[in-house]
Amino acid sequence: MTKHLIQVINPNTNVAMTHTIAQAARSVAAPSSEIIAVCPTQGVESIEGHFDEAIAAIGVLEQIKRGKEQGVSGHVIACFGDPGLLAARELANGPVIGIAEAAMHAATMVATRFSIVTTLPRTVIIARHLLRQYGFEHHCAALHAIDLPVLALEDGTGLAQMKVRERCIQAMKEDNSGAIVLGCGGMANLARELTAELGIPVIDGVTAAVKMVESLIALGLGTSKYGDLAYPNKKPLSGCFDMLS
Ligand code: 2AL
Repeated sequence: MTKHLIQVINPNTNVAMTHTIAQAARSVAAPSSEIIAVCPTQGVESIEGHFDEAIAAIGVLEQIKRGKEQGVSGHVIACFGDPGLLAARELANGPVIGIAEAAMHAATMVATRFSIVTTLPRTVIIARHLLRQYGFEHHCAALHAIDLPVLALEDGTGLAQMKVRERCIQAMKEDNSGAIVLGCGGMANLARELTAELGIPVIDGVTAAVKMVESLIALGLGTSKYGDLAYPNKKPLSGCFDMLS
């Protein structure tokens, strides 16, 4: 069987989180898919604001270029801010899906309204921007923060995971939402158990994006190279950006 390589990019440089994301991606991947999980060689350890996202986007582009050279069929950007998504689509020929858009799309297909549970309050604002950009504002009942930084999910204490669980339960009751979207790549391993416990769909974008990329590949659909997502216009890239040329 020829395997399709699917590149799952953790845009932050944290190796433990890349492992969590890789495990979640492999848990749903089809036998015909091989997951290549990577993170940038340089960048930020966690992405919690616009500054972090700008740096992470460069790392995403570096990995998209590498993935293309390896012959991957599709890419997932596994950070809830979807950093560098449209730029990545310009570089790629296969499909590129961000985990925020994947989770939001999935949520609208299984519930009328959803709530988002993310990490820090400032990432709530970023998620709200994405809802507006993707046209899902009217589907989102409310956004919640566990008020812990992203890397608390990897500190081994289980505190962040406990707070995610509590917030999901609270969101379900307070917002009367039919589904919950988990707002961080580091929460990817929590969705299945929470779905069973809460009795409503709790959606992780990593697993959703892997299945969506697989579907697009199976349909023979790649990123359009007509219009704004055409390959970037050729021009010299100076300094450290030479790696992208
Ligand atoms: C994220 C995420 O998914 N990974 C990361 O480093 N920051 N976003 C978030 N809202 O917590």
